[in-house]
Amino acid sequence: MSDQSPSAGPVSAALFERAERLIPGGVNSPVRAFRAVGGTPLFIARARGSRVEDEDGRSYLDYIGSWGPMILGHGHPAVVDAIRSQIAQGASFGAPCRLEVEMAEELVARVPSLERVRMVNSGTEATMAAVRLARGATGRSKIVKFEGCYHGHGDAFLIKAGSGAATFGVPDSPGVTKGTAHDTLTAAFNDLAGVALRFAEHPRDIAAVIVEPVVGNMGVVSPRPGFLEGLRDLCTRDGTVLILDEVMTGFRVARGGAQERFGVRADLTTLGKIIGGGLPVGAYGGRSDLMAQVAPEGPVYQAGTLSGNPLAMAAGLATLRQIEATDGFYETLERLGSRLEAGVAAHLARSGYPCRLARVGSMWTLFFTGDEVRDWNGASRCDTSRFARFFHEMLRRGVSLAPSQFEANFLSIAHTEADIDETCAAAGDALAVAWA
Ligand code: HOZ
Repeated sequence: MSDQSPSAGPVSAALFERAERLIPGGVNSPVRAFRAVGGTPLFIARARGSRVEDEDGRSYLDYIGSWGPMILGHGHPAVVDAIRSQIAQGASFGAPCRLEVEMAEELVARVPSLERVRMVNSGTEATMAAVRLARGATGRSKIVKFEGCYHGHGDAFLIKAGSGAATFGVPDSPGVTKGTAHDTLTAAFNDLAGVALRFAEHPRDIAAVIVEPVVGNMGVVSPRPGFLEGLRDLCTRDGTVLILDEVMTGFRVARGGAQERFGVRADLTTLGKIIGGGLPVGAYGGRSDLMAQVAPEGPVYQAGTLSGNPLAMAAGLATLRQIEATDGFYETLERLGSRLEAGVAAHLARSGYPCRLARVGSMWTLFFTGDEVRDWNGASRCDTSRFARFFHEMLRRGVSLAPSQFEANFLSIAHTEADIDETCAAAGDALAVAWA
């Protein structure tokens, strides 16, 4: 497909050639490689506000937002200052520091189900640790995950996984042992009856149900009314730990994350992205009795050299506090999101192209299907070739989207109404070319 790609300029192309020699696929994370859309990825040199600039000096309106963390936009002064002043004090101590206590206090104050919390270094670490804790606390081995949901690259989650795993045809990755796969049960997102069946088949043997309360990793898919509440009931009845993976939705879809927006209480919650303000971070937390099982207080082992890293804590705290200090922060994001949705919908209504913009707050995906997407089965019916054409046409018009149909795009508070209008105009033109 690379012949259709106008994407990368000569400098990015040359860097990619060098990268491919030394780094698998030329990237340090598969979804960056453009394989789902063809062509050569852009190498980003710098970013500010709602825009990124590549190594060829081309500027783009950015909807990747580092895959979610950059809710304030790039280079927000509060975050830059916080990192700058912390680095003068030290980058890493391998010992407790004040900022991790402050971070724990900020997180617990925002998410009602979070009674205690442990910091880690990535969303993957958070989900792996949460599942280990659920298993340790219940003495059970199986987990339920949903087709097309992605919880990082831990072995237990690479079963019918979304994001890059689905895109590149490895939803069940080689290297995951049969034993691990055997302990991961799957169900369709939004299908409560399917989950109830898993409980009926494996009574009192399911340690945890893990779910993205709003899926971002098969494109944006909302929970249908009653789905999350139904999961809560099933878990409560069977003594199973409900893990809400809020790595993407935490502090994005509401101040208290998806659990606040949809009124559901997790036993354990996993976090990442926004709480690091663009630096590597993750966290898991929840019920006090469960968290008391974590070492050194309890027997469930989990550790990390850089966990609670002061730079990441400083950037994350600055981000959370800036959100708090901004009047109507989530209302502004909602307004920008609905402006985008209305602008794209107007083009679709005029043209009749079978596409649907799915959106929850500041997370959105333009699905290339006329049907509402409720699960992976629906997402997988999208016209991915036409999406690829659309993606490159957007890039040509200076708009950088997530390079796969099965990902979320992210708005930040730095996006302006003019940015949104520019994006909608570009989308109108790009859709027309995609269907020409
Ligand atoms: N969860 C993100 C993608 N859906 C992470 C980005 C990555 O995998 O590189």
